[in-house]
Amino acid sequence: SHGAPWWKEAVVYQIYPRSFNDTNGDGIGDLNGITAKLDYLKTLGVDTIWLSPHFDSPNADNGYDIRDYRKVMSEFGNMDDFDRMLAEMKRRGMRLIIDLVVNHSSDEHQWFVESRKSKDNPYRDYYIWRDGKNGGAPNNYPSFFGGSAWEKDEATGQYYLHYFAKKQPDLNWENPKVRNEVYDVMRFWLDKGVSGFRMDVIPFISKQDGLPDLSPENLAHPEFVYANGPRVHQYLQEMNREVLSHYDALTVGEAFGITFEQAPLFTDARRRELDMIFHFDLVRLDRDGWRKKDWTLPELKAAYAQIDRTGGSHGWNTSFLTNHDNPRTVSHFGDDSPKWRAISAKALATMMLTQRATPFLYQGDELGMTNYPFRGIEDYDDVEVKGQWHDFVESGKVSAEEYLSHLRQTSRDNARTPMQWSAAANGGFTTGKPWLAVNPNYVQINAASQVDESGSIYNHYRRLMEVRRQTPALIHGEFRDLDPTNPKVFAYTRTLDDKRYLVLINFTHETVAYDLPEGLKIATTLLDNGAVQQQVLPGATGVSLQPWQATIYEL
Ligand code: ISL
Ligand code: CA
Repeated sequence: SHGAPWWKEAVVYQIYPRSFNDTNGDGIGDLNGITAKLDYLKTLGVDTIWLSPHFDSPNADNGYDIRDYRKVMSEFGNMDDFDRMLAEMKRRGMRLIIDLVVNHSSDEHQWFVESRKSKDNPYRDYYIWRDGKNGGAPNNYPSFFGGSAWEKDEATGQYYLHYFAKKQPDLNWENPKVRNEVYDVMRFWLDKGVSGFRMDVIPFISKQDGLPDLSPENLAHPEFVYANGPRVHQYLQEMNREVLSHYDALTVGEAFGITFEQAPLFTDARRRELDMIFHFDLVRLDRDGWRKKDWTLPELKAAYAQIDRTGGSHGWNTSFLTNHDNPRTVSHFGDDSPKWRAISAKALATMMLTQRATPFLYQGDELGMTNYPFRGIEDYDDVEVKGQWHDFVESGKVSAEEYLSHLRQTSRDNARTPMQWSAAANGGFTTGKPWLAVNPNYVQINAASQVDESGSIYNHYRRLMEVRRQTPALIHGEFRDLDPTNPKVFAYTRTLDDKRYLVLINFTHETVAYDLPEGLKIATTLLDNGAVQQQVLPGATGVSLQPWQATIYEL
């Protein structure tokens, strides 16, 4: 419709395969487990799936460390399972996008195994090797997972660069051979029938000329330097020319380190780079690294408005409230206490599915899954946590108690606990021992109890997607925040041609009287999240909003 590319009208669902559905009892989700749940996803109403890495990997970072880009991770199955999964998606009219992790590979990738052997190995320049300086690393770059971003390698005495774990050496994109290898990998999967890529930390691929030290200010947030290499746009335009322009694919870049001002450089369609990016400003609104800070509704609204502006008339955006790197949506922006969990989860779903952007849902959010009740450090699995524990707690900089109190709310593991399918043991995720503990609240919060219950969170998501599909203004319409400084209510309109919709969301536990700005009148209610006690009458110019009420009106 409207001649728009399919990916503007898509609703994407992210699967973290390790935690989705285990079919062989080894405690690890697998591709057959995804295939078995496609009807569940189809009924929910998503049409595109983003699969977190499914490639052969030693799992130093749960698949974000790839050993072989053309092979399926053995724990997840094999290529036949992949082909069957993809065919079953297509049969249901669904598309698949996969995770392209090419800023770095695994240190067990054949390229790196060769590269580290000697300075004159033909693969040496596939990675970034430097001599040490003054008996230490070549520069002061920190790794996101703790310590230096440089690791000294015994075979040659040189250091290699790794922005993430030392088992994730950064590829050298300056080398045209590396770029061509990546393009070949992309063609391999596109030719199989995948419909695009989510690109992991893609702004980091071009490194600073001469690799100078970071300034003291930049040391705390190295992503803003790592994301600003001199040739990132040249590489992305080349990738587009060489590969993407030959396919009808969706590309979404994980824009870690990219500011609002820079965003259009990646997403302005006239530049032929990416279709959209994930901004960090909203999901990291209340964060400083592992530290949790307070947030206010006007700040959240400002982030939405700024994201919308970066789309401009030549770009497009994503709408998402979590992923496998962030806490659970309802625990983060809503209220996960028993009284408010369902209604606030539905309010947030309403917000996220009525933006001028492609929505990306994360597995389990459609059930209102919550953060995990972590106790000690031994409850965590994440490689990032291990590095931070070493750098902050073991070093004596921060007490274990202080670190853990923040981590409970900010840990990536919150989103990685297994899907809660039913009230059966382990939430029906596995018949074996789950690789990461299932949230004990699976007894109350699970798919089986929600799919057939019309008032459930799951069914609210389903209705929202239905309404979105039938209402072009909710996809393409202009976005206007009516009341950016209101600390309790998010009120915005979506307008396309002569159609105008109003979304009102009450972010508090109180009833709030909300008067519409001069001249606006409600015509009908399109959808609400179940909080209303009385329908508003046509012609109303104000609404008494119930706690966590979220309603879409036609004006
Ligand atoms: O913010 C972060 C760093 O402190 C992390 O949550 C995360 O590493 C960052 O957002 C980049 O994420 C992506 O690349 C990582 C991988 O661990 C993440 O899972 C992935 O989404 C390295 O591949
Ligand atoms: Ca399994």
